[in-house]
Amino acid sequence: MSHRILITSALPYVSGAKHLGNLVGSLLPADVHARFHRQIGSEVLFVCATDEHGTPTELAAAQAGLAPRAFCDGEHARQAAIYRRFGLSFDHFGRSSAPSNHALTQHFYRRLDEAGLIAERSVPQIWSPTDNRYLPDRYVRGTCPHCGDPDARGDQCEACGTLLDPVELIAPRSALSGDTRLELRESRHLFLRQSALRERLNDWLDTRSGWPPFVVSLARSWLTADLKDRCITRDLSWGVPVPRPGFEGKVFYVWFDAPIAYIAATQDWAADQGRDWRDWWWGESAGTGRIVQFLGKDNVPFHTVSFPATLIGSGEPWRTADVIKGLHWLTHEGGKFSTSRGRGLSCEAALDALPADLWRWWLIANAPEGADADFRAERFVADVSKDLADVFGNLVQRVARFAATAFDGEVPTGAEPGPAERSLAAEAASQVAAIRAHHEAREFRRAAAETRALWARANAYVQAAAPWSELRHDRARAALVTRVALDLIAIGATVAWSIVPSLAASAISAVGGEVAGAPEWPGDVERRILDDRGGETRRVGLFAPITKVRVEDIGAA
Ligand code: B3M
Ligand code: ZN
Repeated sequence: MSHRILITSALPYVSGAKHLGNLVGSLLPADVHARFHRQIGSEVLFVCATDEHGTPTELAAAQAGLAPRAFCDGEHARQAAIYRRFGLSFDHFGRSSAPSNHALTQHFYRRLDEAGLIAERSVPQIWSPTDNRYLPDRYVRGTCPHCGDPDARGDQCEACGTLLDPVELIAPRSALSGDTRLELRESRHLFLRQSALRERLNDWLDTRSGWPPFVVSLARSWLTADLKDRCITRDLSWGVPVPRPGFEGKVFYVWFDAPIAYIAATQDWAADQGRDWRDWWWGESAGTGRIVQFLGKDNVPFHTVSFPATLIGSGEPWRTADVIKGLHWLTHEGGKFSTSRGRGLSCEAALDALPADLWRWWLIANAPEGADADFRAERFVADVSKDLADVFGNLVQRVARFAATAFDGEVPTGAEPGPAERSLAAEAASQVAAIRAHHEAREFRRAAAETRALWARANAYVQAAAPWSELRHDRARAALVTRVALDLIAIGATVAWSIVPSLAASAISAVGGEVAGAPEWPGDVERRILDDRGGETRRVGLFAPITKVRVEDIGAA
């Protein structure tokens, strides 16, 4: 069904290298969904932003010798460039540090406070006299009381996996300065009383549908009697200031303001376009519009508990997500992607090695939807060579070249379709319908698998009908087969456009079509294959072969 749809992708942290796991965990599937919806005529708004606040950003900026704002300016631009190269079609790629997000975050805080959903409590915090600041848990290091590892973090020992409290560490020190004169000080903080909203959140969840089952179970597992209130402020200077007496010098917790940036990004886009952001986020104004959010499984609690708690708790008619499409993780050769430890390709290295569409295809065809998926260089090479070079690329190239030489690039009306064309047309129609249904259901692996099957079906038809051997004794039949093949390629490319936009566009233009913006989803596929539009000729162009990929090409993997 086409309609107004707001699509969001989890907001990538502004600092740190981005790898293929980040891409497939939310950005890429969100992009494919946005593109698909544009093809079926939905009114799409696709927003994202960099997630800029918090301690890691503050520290990364300090390490780079920059003020946080200047550091974020550079990192935001760098990430925007990567995503552009990957073909991510954001309508707006904003920043959580935007003034609109500061204003909205403070607005939500005030509403929640008025509703009695904010509690002020004292929290013991580690203070470092040398650093002259409170240290977040993971910036306290020391010896693990469980396994004796000398470099355990205050939140968790990475050696034995035990979750820790910084006060449990033996001989604690600051990870920043090595300061060992750490003190425990009481600091005042604000808590969002999620526990008071538990019933309403569960009721809200009851009204949602179309979510991956694991996301619903994760959400339910949080919304139990154990649901804790969440501390939404931090002793930091980089972030959204807390507008409350006694909270000077504190900011909101990054996870409080980051999801609000989805709304802020919509507001900024709407202001640019002369539109009203309420048409996406506000009660009746949003009508039958839908909000679909894409995110990795570690982000599920923030999107199914804290963010809806903020929206619902405000007492205002904010729209909440209709669907949360959570994804599992992509692992790299059996382990965790970690660009800092040199495990797995960074987005930049991937783009330098190969065209974006090769990555897009493989990542979507292997999206970690039902479970984690594993990236292996050998498999990647084998899969893209087979699907894109051997099946799709070869088909387009062979047919376009044949049409160019046999018919001078202008394929005339041919013979009447026979039984081979009729069964082909019926099958292709049902395959296209299946691909559409998978995209509508956000089942990306299935959509890619069915797309591949459609290409294979087209290939088999051309192989069996062999227009090149018909040419001499039955030119009309050769013309028919060529014309059908060209139409089939156009259809096969159009339905693949959301996944491989550049490749699809060049295939469509090679078979005489034009692509400006999103190519419309193919209508009556059966008729399009069977009906020869009398006397019409197709002007065919060239299609550059897709070179086979070798493992050496992605050596860095
Ligand atoms: N930046 C975490 C992540 O990149 C976080 C997402 C925010 S979504 C509002 O996984
Ligand atoms: Zn340990």
